[in-house]
Amino acid sequence: ELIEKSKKLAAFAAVNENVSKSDRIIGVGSGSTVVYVAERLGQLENKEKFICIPTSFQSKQLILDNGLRLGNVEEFDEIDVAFDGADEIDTNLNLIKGGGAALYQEKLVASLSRKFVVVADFRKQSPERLGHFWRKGVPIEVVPNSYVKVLKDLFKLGANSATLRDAGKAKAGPVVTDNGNFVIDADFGEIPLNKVKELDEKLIRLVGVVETGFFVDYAEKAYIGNEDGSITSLS
Ligand code: DER
Repeated sequence: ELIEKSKKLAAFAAVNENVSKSDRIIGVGSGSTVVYVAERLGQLENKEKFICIPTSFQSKQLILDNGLRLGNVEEFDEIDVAFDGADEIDTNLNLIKGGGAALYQEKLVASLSRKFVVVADFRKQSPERLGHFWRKGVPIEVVPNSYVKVLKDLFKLGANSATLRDAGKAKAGPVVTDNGNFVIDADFGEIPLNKVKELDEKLIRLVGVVETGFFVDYAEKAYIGNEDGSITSLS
């Protein structure tokens, strides 16, 4: 339906416009929008030359399912271009990620990428008028045995709420990321966009925090599929 269509439009446009003849090492993100990125990459006539770096087990499956060559992040100190989704994209191209509990590996790949391109449907763009992220929560990946301490730290830092992400029906107990970590969802209310970096730096310094879902100054471009079938491209 509309949302899926807009994801596909954004993903295909992003791949068509950002994979150049010389690009070989390609980062593949996680989530439901990058499904279409992998599909498009698999359709390109020179797909054999690509080595695709995954950001999760799901991402690995996308690479293999589309007949693309799987590479390891340990093999490359630079990725030509990476594509990933986001939970929210603000007017400065800062992101909230982590909805899929893959944020550490996603950030690792993004940090190695010369070009980081975000693809999303229309639900993900922060309304310009707000001046803060529309979503009030940020996912934080933590070392499992630190979660009680980090929860307390987050409340001391002013969080309105902080909860360990539960796996629900998928398994008894908390969500465990593909890197063996837990995820805490912390709500700091309306953070003005010019305060996100400051908060992120405090969060990242907490002992036990692996990475946060704030991707500040990572994305170079974003492709957002709109309800009317048009595409908004931000850079
Ligand atoms: O976990 C993440 O950051 C993913 O990129 C994810 O949140 C994007 O979600 P979607 O593409 O399924 O909307």
